[in-house]
Amino acid sequence: MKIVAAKVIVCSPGRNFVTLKIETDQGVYGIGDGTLNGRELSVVSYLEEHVVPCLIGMDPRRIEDIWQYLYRGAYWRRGPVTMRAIAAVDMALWDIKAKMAGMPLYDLLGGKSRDRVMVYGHANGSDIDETVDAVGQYIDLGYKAIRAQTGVPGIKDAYGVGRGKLYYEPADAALPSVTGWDTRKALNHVPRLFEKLRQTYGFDHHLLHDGHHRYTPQEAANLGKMLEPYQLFWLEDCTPAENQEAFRIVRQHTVTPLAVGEIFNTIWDAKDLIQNQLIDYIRATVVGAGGLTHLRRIADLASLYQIRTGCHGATDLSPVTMGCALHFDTWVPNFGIQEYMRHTEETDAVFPHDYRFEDGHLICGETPGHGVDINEDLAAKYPYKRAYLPVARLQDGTMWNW
Ligand code: GCO
Ligand code: MG
Repeated sequence: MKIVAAKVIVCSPGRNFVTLKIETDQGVYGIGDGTLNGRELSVVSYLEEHVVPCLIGMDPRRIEDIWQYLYRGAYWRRGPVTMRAIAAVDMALWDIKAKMAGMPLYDLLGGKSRDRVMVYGHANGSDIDETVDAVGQYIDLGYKAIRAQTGVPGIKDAYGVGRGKLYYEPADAALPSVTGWDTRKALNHVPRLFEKLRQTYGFDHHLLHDGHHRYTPQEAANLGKMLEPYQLFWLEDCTPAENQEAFRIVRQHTVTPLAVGEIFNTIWDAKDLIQNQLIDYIRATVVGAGGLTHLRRIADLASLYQIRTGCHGATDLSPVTMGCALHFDTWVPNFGIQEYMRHTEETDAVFPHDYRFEDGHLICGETPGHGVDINEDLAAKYPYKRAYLPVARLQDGTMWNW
């Protein structure tokens, strides 16, 4: 069996997506996602110039060998561009293998560990009352777990606050828009949001919060401690994780569960965090961390330390990644939760898929493969549009982490 063609499809049905389609001499094809938000065309070029020429003629059944070829063979290891390109290939190859086996992907991975996958949605508002109402809407929709973010008085466009719609999309400008940040103001405000949420809705639902890399370890520890009475499911990205040791400071001071990893691309980004039990949930996902082949290694290492998965699932991860993630979530023994930000109707139409939402959970389909396809004619109607994530500056103009 041979790979005879591989093409990169770029489309923007509401936001940009980079999709790889690998075709074989047996007529079976596979689909992979390589979207890197705000830097999409770098992956397109990596794939078209440096990966596709090597793939032609290879045996698509040799998923592991092709992964090693692209990882070791490049000499230059790791990084978001490389690992997304590898992920796109890997997803497409698992899709092909599962289609050939006539099995939904979860069966090939080892079979179902659960019937459905708990997801969390994104509730946000410009102030505490609006966020409390938004959480109520998610509860009415059946969600069991909800992430809550709020505008903060005195901070321009605080992280995570959308425009009053269910479809929150941060990459929204042809040049990066400038948002603000002030840690003191956030520390005053965020605990009050969770106090109000627990007063209003009680303790039955899981509540989550994303710090989006804004706090120092000491500030993050302080926030975690202040949030303890509200029993969060997790506090995410409370401090940047390039220095994995930083989490030790947070860990020493708070029992609020910690999640990190949406920007990790290999097991090496998480190794010390996992082995020292400094986190509770690992957020690496299929497109970010080199595909299913590598993500399952991260999950297996995490399972030794009772750390559970919580795959990233923002809108910049295409339905192809969501499909693969749901098969992974359905199989992985140490599953925690899956993030679920809805895609627009246009995106859903370009990527026909068989997963569905029901009662606060996503359920992956039974179609052989990962269950997500691309309608290329429709995709062609939505050409690429440059779109950046915002940047963040402190009140005095200092560049900060968005
Ligand atoms: C999340 C994230 C995202 C990111 C986005 C960047 O937890 O969902 O933090 O919303 O900001 O994926 O591209
Ligand atoms: Mg996040």
